[in-house]
Amino acid sequence: MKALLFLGFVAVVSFGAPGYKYAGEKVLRLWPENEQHLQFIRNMASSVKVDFWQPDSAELVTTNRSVDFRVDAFWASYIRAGLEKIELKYHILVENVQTLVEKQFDRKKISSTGYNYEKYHRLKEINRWIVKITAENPTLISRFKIGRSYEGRHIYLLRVGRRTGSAKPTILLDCGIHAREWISPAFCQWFVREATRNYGSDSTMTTLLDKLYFLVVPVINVDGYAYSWTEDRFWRKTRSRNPGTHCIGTDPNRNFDAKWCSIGASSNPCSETYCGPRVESEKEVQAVANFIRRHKGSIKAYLSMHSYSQMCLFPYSYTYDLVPNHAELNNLAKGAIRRLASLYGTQYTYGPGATTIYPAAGGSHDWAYDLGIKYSFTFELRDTGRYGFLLPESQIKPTCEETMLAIKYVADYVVNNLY
Ligand code: 9B3
Ligand code: ZN
Ligand code: ZN
Repeated sequence: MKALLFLGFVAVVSFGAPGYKYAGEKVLRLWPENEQHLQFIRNMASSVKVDFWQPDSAELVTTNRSVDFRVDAFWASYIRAGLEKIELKYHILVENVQTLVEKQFDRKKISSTGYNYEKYHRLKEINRWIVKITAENPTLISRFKIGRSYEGRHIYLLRVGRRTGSAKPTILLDCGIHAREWISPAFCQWFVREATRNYGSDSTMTTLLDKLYFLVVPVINVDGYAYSWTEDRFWRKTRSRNPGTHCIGTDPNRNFDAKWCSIGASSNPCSETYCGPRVESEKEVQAVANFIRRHKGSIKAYLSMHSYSQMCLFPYSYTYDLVPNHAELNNLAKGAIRRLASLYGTQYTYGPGATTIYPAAGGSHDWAYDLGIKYSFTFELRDTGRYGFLLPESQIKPTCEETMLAIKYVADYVVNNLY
């Protein structure tokens, strides 16, 4: 009994880590329509502590698309006065960020029935899950370490599929490039569980696991993810130190060797879309890129999971040029999002990254594509901004279920169109 009480105490203390730091903070959505509006947003970004959610940094703001950002109560009222003066349309997406944050850190997770896939998990829990699910499915899952992070944490990869002893076509699925996009690692875990549970019963999944391997990286940006649990729920980048500044981290999705730092990325280490000091400067990016280079002969598709916006994106992001198999990727994306919508009606948009979300260089799907992986996609999962990165745990299940349909659709296409 004493031990239980003690454990309870430890849990409260350690999970209470985010404290009250988001009290009164709001998320605003703006609809900039002209150059004056854009100028206002840029000024605000440079003079006030605002956290851009969508797009992910002030540099990416344009007209014809909304801007979501988080700001404290004091600055929110100040900004709102300014917005009204210049007639920039806005509304409040989240009245009090603290309330939503607390729901996600609320721990009643200790479950006797095993792992709870409908909760968000700390990195330590995910790593324990990685060991456990591998041990429980020795014929279907193998665990690999593909590298270490800046702070020395292991980055794990699960190979899921019936072991044949010889090479099989492979689909790489990665999650958690960006720390605050918590639904992404939750999806990778859901995917592995569904794969093992449905092997032998669901005919599509059985065929897929017989014919190919899925390589699943549940969390790439392990340092950032851990940090988002202990210090800053809205951390996006890695945790590497930048000489000459107190600003920490590089955007791993601007650090790949794909027209690096030429567009939609920043060379300012304080930016959320900092491209880093050089190509593949981040150990986490090196780990994934080296792994993919070593296995590029068998990797037929690359799928990267992010949030939020509900989009299915494909190359290019670094240029408006269309890829050679644009029509094929466009049809595949269209089919995938139609399947996804068939379950709960969730609407996705789709298309090349540059026109569908924003032009940006150094991203992983462009790099993988140029390496020769011609089925290369980024998914931006739920929602469209009602909760943004703070997607409630009650939405993990529907989000993962519908996303499974899209991923299975793409995988099915890939096994039938091997190259
Ligand atoms: C951006 C790029 Cl550069 C890419 N290749 N694929 C996806 C995106 C969108 C994500 C990002 O990194 O900004 C959304 Se969080
Ligand atoms: Zn992301
Ligand atoms: Zn995103």
